[in-house]
Amino acid sequence: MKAVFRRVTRRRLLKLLAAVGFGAPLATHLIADEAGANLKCTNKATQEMPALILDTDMLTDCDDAGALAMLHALADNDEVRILGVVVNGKDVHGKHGAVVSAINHFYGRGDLPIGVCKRSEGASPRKASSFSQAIFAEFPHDGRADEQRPDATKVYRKLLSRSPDRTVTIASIGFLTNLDGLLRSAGDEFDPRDGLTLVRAKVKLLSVMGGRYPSGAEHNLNYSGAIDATRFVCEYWPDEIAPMVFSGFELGGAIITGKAYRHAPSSPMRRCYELAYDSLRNGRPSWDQTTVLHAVRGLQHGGEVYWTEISGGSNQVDAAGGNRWVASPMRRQSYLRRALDDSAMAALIEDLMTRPPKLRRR
Ligand SMILES: [Ca+2]
Repeated sequence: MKAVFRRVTRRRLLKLLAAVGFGAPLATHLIADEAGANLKCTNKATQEMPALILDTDMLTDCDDAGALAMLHALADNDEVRILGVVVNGKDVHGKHGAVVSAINHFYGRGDLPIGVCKRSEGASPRKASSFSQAIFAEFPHDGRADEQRPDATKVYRKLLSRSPDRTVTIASIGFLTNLDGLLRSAGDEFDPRDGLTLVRAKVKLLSVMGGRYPSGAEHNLNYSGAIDATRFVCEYWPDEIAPMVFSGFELGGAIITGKAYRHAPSSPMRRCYELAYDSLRNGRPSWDQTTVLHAVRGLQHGGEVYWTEISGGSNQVDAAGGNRWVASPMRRQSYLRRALDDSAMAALIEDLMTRPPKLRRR
């Protein structure tokens, strides 16, 4: 009875706020909120295996490679089904999509769809990948340069249109430019619905590596060329239906992994750690792995609590890309706080990152 009362009261409050002239962004949230009023961002232990799209920059840092490796290990463990990978940012070498392909091939999933950012110059960060040329030359992949790959927005729309309603999890471990493109997209050959409507129908969770909490500044959100996309996605993502969970710089920064690749056989990931920031010797923070692990396992797994969640608010992003957490009963964004000891989390992540591919063990 109390729950019913809360829902009714909330709806009336939302309608009242809409009636007194809140703008289109909030009205959008209000309308969608009624449909999603009973949704909760919950422990994955009670949910079905997620179907996941990874959105990675795979540019200068090797944690993207470690995160994709970990995702494959979780898929080998039947904890997640990988739908595809979209690559954000632009690699001046035009080969960072091939790094994704090489890692997918390593794990026996070379047929996964890969889309790359096709935004115009200035509408996306552009960098030189630390490792894309070496990986392209040294490891098996599909042979494509970025210019030969499909648009990430199209890949997103195709994968979403073919998925059952409210089943797709997105893990974003780079810039929010592809998600910006998805939200702004128009109906196409895959689905007549616009991007926002499609997201509302299909996505159940967006887990994002970005920002610092409760406030600060971080590369994924504030890098030149990414800020407009950051602000749009944080403002317009329909979190009332698909909760948006942030893993901040402070979480992954204290979880050092990668040195275990020194004792592992040759692989694209090992080479990435060798070439980026001398990480084979020093290890590297696990910013991106924390987000992927949350996207797949949620707040806890096997009786072990990884994180707690600060919810009931949203991430406000200023014109310089700095972020600040603002509590609000109207929004369903949240950010994670550490619950598990950093060294225990590092051991857990590194174990997953370095597991041999399941297909090759057979
Ligand atoms: Ca990244």
